[in-house]
Order: sequence, then C-alpha cells, then structure tokens
Amino acid sequence: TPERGRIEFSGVTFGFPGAETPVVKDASFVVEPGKTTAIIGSTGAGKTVLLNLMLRLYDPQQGTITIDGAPVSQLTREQLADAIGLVPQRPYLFAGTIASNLRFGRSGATEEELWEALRVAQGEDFVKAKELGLDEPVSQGGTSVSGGQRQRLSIARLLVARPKVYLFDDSFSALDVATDARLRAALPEATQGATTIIVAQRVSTITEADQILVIEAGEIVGRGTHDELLASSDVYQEIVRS
Ligand code: DGT
Ligand code: MG
Repeated sequence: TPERGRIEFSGVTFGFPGAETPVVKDASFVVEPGKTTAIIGSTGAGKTVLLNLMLRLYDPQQGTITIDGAPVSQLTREQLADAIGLVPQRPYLFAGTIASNLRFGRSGATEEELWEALRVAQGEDFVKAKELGLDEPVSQGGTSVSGGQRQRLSIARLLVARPKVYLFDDSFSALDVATDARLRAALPEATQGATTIIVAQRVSTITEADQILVIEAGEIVGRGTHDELLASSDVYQEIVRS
C-alpha cells in the first residue's frame, strides 16, 4: 500500500566524532512512499552516510529522521529492520550456501521466492551454472564468487527480505548499462511498488526517478526530476556532462 515507507529528514546534521566539519549539513527532504528517490553526488559527498543515518548506524547531532511519522531513534532494532533494508556499497556474504545467504533477511522464504529474487537481480544464470545451484557453498566474505556476483546476491537478498523501504548504495554501477536497465525495469514489480532509494554514479540509472537529490559536501544543493535539475542545477549539469 502506498502509505507505507515515507521517510522525512528535518534539519539533520551529522559529523563523525572528533571531526571538525559535519559530513551531513542541515538536510531536509521527504522520500515519498512508493516512489523512487535517487541520490547523486561526487565521491565523499555524504551519500552513504545519509543511508546509514536512516538505518541508525549513527544518530544525528541535530534534527530528526522519521519513517511513517515515527522517529527512527524510537524504533526497536526489529522494527527498523522490518521497515528498511540496504544493499551496502560493499556487499558481504556469510559462510554457508547461496540459499542461506539469500534467506538471511527472511528465513521462511521458499526456493521459488529465492529463484524469483535471483531472476530480478540478474543473478539467475550464474547460480544455475553452479554445480549445486542454490546449495552451492559460499565462503565467508564470499571469495568464491566475483564482486559482481556478490552484488547481485546482495540485491536478491534484499528482495527476499521485502522491507517497506529499499536502499541501494551504488548497487548498479558495476553492471553494464543493459543489465542495469533490465534490473531496474524489473524492480517495481519485485518490490511491489515499495519506496526505493538509489544512490548512483551513472545518470542513466536515475533519469526516471520521481525525485533526484543532488548532494555536494554534505549539503543538498539540488532536488527535482531529471528535467527540472537539468534546467535548474549547475552541479547536476556538471554531473551529466562528466
Ligand atoms: P562514495 O561512496 O565514494 O561515492 O562517497 P559517499 O558520497 O558515499 O561518501 P560517504 O558518505 O561515505 O562519506 C562522506 C564523508 O564522511 C567523507 O568525507 C568521508 C567521511 N566518512 C565516511 N565514513 C566515515 C567514518 O567511518 N569515519 C570518519 N571519521 N569519516 C567518515
Ligand atoms: Mg558511498
């Protein structure tokens, strides 16, 4: 249902302990439920920190972050995990099998659900090619699978978990443009129209987003659709040209 998964940042400022300048400065924005919000900006701009704040890996020094009206600071770990899930920029795998790694977010998932998630995450072919398929062993850190495969397994894992809000931290940059497009085309159905936040490097990944936030040195310096930002944001124009 479209009323689930609304995130609001109000005047959020965060700096790492001991650092002089904050890495997120007075950020205020709304992520509308059921919509896709993209975050773009240069390396070190604060994109990952923004996502980590939603997951409460750290708490802001100022301001509030709410999910469906509830401050994240008041949610239990379980409530937060239920509401929001992340494909981290550097995905990790646990010692076990491909299946146990995919079921990490929801142990009750059926094999059919695992294959469906793999299909959407563009990971079906390489898992099928493994001798044991879903039961193929995976070592800690996932050294037996390539970086790109690890990323696809991590995306599939989040699809299996079915949170209200999906966070993708640079999850598509390593894919070729065609695979990236196929994956994103399959996402809305797979997430059942859940709120989606995509941190991206490539503009083609985010042109269709409902809202794009342009972040520079911890500040939101532009917001709007691709066309709106092309007309209004120098920083965005620069990113498009680069
Ligand atoms: P990326 O992934 O290279 O495109 O860059 P972003 O936009 O994800 O950057 P982010 O959010 O990882 O880092 C923002 C700033 O915060 C940057 O100056 C590095 C700093 N920073 C990130 N993580 C830590 C940390 O754990 N400790 C400290 N002291 N600083 C950190
Ligand atoms: Mg990052």
